Formats: sequence, structure tokens, C-alpha cells
Amino acid sequence: MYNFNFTIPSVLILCILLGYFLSQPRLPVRQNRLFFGIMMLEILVVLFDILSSQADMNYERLSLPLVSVLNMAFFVLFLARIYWFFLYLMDVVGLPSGRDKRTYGLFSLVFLVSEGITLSSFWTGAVYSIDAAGYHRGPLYSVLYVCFFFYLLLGIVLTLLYRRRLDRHQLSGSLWCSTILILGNVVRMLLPQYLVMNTFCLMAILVIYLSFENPARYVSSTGGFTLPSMHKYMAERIPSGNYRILGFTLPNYVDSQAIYGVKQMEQGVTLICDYIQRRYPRLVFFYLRQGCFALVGPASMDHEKLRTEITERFRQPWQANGADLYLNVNFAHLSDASGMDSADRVVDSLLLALFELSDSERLDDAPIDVDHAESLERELAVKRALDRAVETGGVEIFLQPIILAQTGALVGAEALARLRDEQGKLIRPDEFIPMAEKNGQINRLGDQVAEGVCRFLRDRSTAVPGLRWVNMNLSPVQCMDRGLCRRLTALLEQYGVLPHCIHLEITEASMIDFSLLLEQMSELWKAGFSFSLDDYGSGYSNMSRLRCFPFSNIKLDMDVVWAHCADPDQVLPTFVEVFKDKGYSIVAEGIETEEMANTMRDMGCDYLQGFYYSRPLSIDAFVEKYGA
Ligand code: G
Ligand code: G
Ligand code: MN
Repeated sequence: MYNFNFTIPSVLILCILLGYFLSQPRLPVRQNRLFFGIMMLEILVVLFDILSSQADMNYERLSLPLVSVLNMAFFVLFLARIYWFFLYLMDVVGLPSGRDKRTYGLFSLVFLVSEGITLSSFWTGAVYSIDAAGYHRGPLYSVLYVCFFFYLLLGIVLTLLYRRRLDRHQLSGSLWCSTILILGNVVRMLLPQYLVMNTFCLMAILVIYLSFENPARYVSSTGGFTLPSMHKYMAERIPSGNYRILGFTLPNYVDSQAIYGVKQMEQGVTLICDYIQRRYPRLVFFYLRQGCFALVGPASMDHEKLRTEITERFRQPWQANGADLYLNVNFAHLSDASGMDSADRVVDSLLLALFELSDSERLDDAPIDVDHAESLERELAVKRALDRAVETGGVEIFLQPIILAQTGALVGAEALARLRDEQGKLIRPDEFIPMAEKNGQINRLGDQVAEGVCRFLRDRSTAVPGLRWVNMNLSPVQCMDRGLCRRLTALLEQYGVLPHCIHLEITEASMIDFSLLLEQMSELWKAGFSFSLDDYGSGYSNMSRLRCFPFSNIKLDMDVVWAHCADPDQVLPTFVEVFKDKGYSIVAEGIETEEMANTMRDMGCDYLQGFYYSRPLSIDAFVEKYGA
């Protein structure tokens, strides 16, 4: 009376999937253990489904307790399977975590009570009973359905509630999985003799495999687990407080790519991944990106020894496609002693440390110790402040006066951007500008500075007698932004500010792309802006190149000014004379004493700027000090 046509092929397909799953690298996390559990339960459910239905059909020839036990095994496993599906789908959205743990414990009651009622059937016949007439459903048979639909519907509700933690693909995977299981149970209720539920479970398992367990999602193409996997893994590892991470990086990875070729380097990385995984099979190994790797083990892991061994291996070349790659390696390490309490923090600081090491020319080993962890903390605090400022417009403008050398009167000011950290302390641009450039936030940040300058010019500048213009700094990345001129002119229009009130400070570093900078500056120049060359003397400008650009003003770098004042000679005065001869006006920066002011004025500098006159001030303090 039972029909197994669907069951046997389903279980064969499942065996293939299980074999494949076991042959692939698996991240040791709860999610994978639960998935393995689901597959094992599925196989057992099918097995006992077949055995118990065969037994039910042939009960006259078998002992009744055996028939009863086989049925019991099936019901107990049936409930466990649905509960495991629930646990799996919840783990995917990151439940249970922290505060939810208690509620989550309550949810498991339904499972435990259902299993209890089922087990009691031996004596009470609640769910089923076996007697001389064979198998009978009991009065509480519907416990199975209640439990089933409880977990599926709860799973759907919680998934939708936490849907932000999933990408679109994962969300639809999760919902499809639940839908298929519900359909399966409906069909089972309509056609109980067909045993199709198992086929639907197999479909749900396939959906899970494709959406979440697919190795392409967490194993990188070169071998080693990916960066998102490291977040997931560390999130489970950190609460145990027993871990140590050894990170390493190939310094100058991008340059090596240019030397050896992208393909060759990728092969090199593959060889490295292979080597490390074979040599340290008990540690969890990640290839994060751009030549950055991480090995995670228990706190007792001997990172010094690992470092020596890996360094030793890197003294040999890596043979990729017949070419010998000679690569260097730098290390950083981190343990639970750093006291960082979230996976994001740990992974971010490791990556930041590794990136720092990749930029450096240093070839010796450089572990992250507590000091280093502190500077990384600072970097993260700056990053948070930057993110916040970019989102909510939190950039503050400070102003430092620029003084007419002949009279000592204020004529202009340089706008200097500032952020605040969580304690309200100021963060200086040397910390956040390079970060904003790397993160692609610099243009939005620059627009905020420009808006702040425009607002100051419109609302407050009339209260400051003599103020003719404000200098605004542009970083090299800003100079390359083709939308810069359009956005600046739109701001000027919006605030009713004239372009000659804003002088743009550009450093030599922006001249890397000569023709693009020329194009950009011409456009801005036509729109009415004028230009200062910032930090002159700190780089390698030459006069003929400089003359190609429409600069009208040169700002002498502080170091050049200080060097001259400490030990005067004819070099700087000669330069100043040549510049003046070519029609440039000149600002001397870093003026800290009256003597320096006199020296630079006598040399022919038109304007002076420095702590002798004033430090950079908040707009209120500036207006207070220089207002009428
Ligand atoms: O005062 P101070 O520490 O602020 O300035 C440090 C450096 O940061 C200076 O070289 C200055 O050119 C740069 N800087 C200050 N404000 C800005 C800004 O708004 N944009 C850009 N791109 N650089 C700035
Ligand atoms: O690179 P740029 O010229 O934009 O840098 C301006 C920087 O110089 C700001 O960080 C400002 O705080 C700093 N600064 C301005 N005047 C002085 C000074 O007299 N002495 C010192 N030490 N720093 C100064
Ligand atoms: Mn400047």
C-alpha cells in the first residue's frame, strides 16, 4: 500500500551531495555542523520511513515491539529533522545571539514537548499505537503537524525580521527552503501513501546547498577560506576567548603583480595556500585578499615558531608556470589578549595591520603587540568618526589667518578640516584625509568642507574686516574628480559666493597625472577660482612644469622656512626672487616667532601664516578674535 518510487532516487541523490560536501574544505562553524546534521537526519528518516512502513504492512509476521520501535524511530527523527532545519535557517541570520538566547531556549520547548509526547506513545498511544490489528494513528497524531508548522512559520517570521543580515540571494534561498518544506507537508497530508515528504526535504536541502553551503561562497579560488568566512568564524570563536591569529602579507603585492604578471602572482598565491594548508592542517587558514593571509588557532599556538618556519619557506622561490617567484613576507599577530570583543574589530584590525605592512619597505618581522593594537584602535576610532561625518555632515571647519607681511593685517584664512572622535576630541586631517582617499569618501568629505567654507563666507565673513578670501585644500584624489568644478560652482551659486573668494590649494603630489590636472585646473580657472601651490619645497617641482599650470600663489613649506631661519643662506631668497619675477605671490608657512616673520617679510614674501599669529581656530573663535 506504500509507494517508494520517489524515495529511493531521493536518497541516492542525497548520498552524492553528502559525499561531495564531505570532500570539500569545510569551515568549522555551527552552520556547517547543522547542515551535516540535516543530511544525516534525512538519511535516517528515509531509512526508518521505509523500514517502518514495510513493518506496518507485514506486522503479522513481525514482533509487535519491533514494529513499534521502528515507527517510534521514524517519528522521533521526523521531528528532529524539522527542528534542525529551523536551527540551520536561524543560524544563517545569526540567531541565537547574545540577548536572544533566552527566547531561543523557549522556542526549543515545542520540540522537546513534541518529542516527549511522541515517546510516551509506547504507553499512552498518543501519536500512534500498534496492536494485534496493526498500526493506528493516535489522538495526538497532529502534534507532528503542530511542531512542523510552528517551526517553519516561526522560521519565516524571524528570517523576515532579520532580513537585513542576508543578501537578496540568501533571503530568497531561505524563504524557498521553507516554502518547499511546507508544500511537502501539505502533499504528505493529502497523499500519505506516497512518502513524498522526503523528496521535498531533498529539494530544500539542495536549495540550502546552493544558497549557503556552496563552496564558491566561502572558499577563495586560490584555496583558503574567504574574508566573509573569517567574520563568520571569528564571531563564533571570539566568545570562547581562546584564539590566536597569525597574519602575513606579501609586501608590495601590487608591484609584484606588475613585475611577475597577474596570472603568475595568482598561481603563486595558490601555491602558498596549498603549502600552508598541507603543512598546518589543524589550523584554520584564510586568504583574505591582495596577498594577505591569516592562520587561526588556539591561544597556545606557537606563532613564533610558525613565523620562523614560514619565513624559511619564503627564502625559496615559488615555482609558478615555470617562473621563479621570489616573494617577501611580513607578519602580524593578534590574540584574545588584545581584548577586542567583536569579529568585525578583530578582522578589521588584522587587515589594517596587514595593509600597513604591505605598504612598507620593511623586510623584518613586525608582530602586532598591545601598542600596535592601540594604534589600530585609534585607526578604527578615526574610521568610525569618518563614516559618521560622511553620513551626517559632521566635518568642522577651522580657520588659520593669513597675514599681509607688510602691515601685519589679516587678509585671508586657510580652511582646515577637523573631525571629532566619540569623546569629542579633535581629529586632525593627516589621520583622516588619507583614509578618506582610500575609502572613496574624500569627495563627499571635500564637498562638506566646501559647503562649510561657502556658509562661512556668506554668513560670518562680513563680520571680519579685511578678510578677502579663504584658502581651501584639495587632495590629489579630489583634483582628479571630473565632477569637482560642476559641484563647486553649484555650491557657490547656492550660497551666493563669488569664486574669487576661494583659493584652491593644490600640492605637487596632484601633478602625477599631468594632463588630467591641467584639464581640471583650466576648467576651474575659467570658472573664476585661483590656485596656490601648497607645501612648496617638500617635493621635486621644477619651474618649467610649474609654469604650465595657472597657479598665482606659492606657499613655502614649513620645513623650508624653518631650515632657512635656522641656518640662512642664499638658496631660498634666490627662489623667492625668481618666483616674484615670474609674477607669483608668496606665502611663508610655519611662522612661529617675530624674528621669523621679519626674515621672511624682508626676503620678499607677501603673506605670512603660522602659530606666531594664530593656531587654526574654530569659526566662532576666529570671528571672535578677528571680528570688528
Ligand atoms: O592643520 P592641519 O593638521 O589641519 O593640516 C594637515 C594637512 O591636512 C594639511 O596639509 C592640509 O593641507 C590638509 N587638509 C586640511 N584640511 C583639508 C581639507 O579640507 N581637504 C584636504 N584635501 N586636505 C586638508
Ligand atoms: O600642508 P598645509 O600647509 O595645508 O598644512 C597646514 C598645517 O600646518 C596645519 O596642520 C597647521 O596646523 C600647521 N601649521 C600652521 N602653522 C604652523 C606653525 O606655525 N607651526 C607648526 N608647527 N605648524 C603649523
Ligand atoms: Mn594647505
